[in-house]
Amino acid sequence: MIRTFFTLFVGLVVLAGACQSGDSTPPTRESTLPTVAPVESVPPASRDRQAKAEADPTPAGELTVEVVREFPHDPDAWTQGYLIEQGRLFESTGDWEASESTLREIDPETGAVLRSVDVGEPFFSEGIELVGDQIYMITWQDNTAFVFGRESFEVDNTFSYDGEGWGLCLDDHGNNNRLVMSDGSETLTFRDPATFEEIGTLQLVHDGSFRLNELECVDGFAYANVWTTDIIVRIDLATGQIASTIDASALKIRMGNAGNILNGIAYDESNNTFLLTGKFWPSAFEVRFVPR
Ligand SMILES: [Ca+2]
Repeated sequence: MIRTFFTLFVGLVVLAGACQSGDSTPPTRESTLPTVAPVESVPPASRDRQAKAEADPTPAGELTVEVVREFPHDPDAWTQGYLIEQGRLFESTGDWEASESTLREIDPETGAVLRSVDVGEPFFSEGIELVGDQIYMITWQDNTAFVFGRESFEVDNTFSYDGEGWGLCLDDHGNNNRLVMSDGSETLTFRDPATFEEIGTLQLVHDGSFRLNELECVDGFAYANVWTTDIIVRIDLATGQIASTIDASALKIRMGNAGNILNGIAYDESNNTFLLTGKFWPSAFEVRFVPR
């Protein structure tokens, strides 16, 4: 019934022609005189920012993955978008088949699909991101972004855009409040979450060719799966420079012949770890990014 209602809604849309750095200087040892306890002099908000800055989850340079745990993942899920917020894991899957493009909530411990809504033909679902209490979902070549209620899993709104949609994340670092969207090229597009209008672009600074796919925004950087590789790049959203390159091939090796390509990045702020998986992978992994 939900799928039927959703398909009807989508049909109507088509018919309508739519389609941190609290830089509290640590106490120095320049003097042997007793000092006032510095932590008490830092306002609470600054302490929060300092704690977050110190919790920067990823060093610069050439990195690999350190597996914290492995847990089940639906081997029929062609993973497109992946996000975790306050212990709740959400995933989007994509394909042209009516039942293959979905938005789902996943138990982050067992990997069980807690609920799922079909997006339906002709839409090929791609990346997702949480904006407030809504989940934005872009589509591959359908020029349509859906806005789902996080709790209802029903479509509250839609936006139209030009070009392809691959990955999506929200950059709220500093004073930023902008969606970051990939389209399979080396150019990222910034969009206003309120209107989905383009407000800027960023060109990856890189020798060679990368096709940027699923995204995750953390502290002014975008982590991006590189299509057809086991590589994740960490992109400075202020400059377009690649700050870190993460070789996650160890995970694909653990999958053996099961599954397809690495895709899906979710930053778990509560644990300062990342959840990674892949298309049709029978497992997902909680990892840290560590020097090679
Ligand atoms: Ca993500």
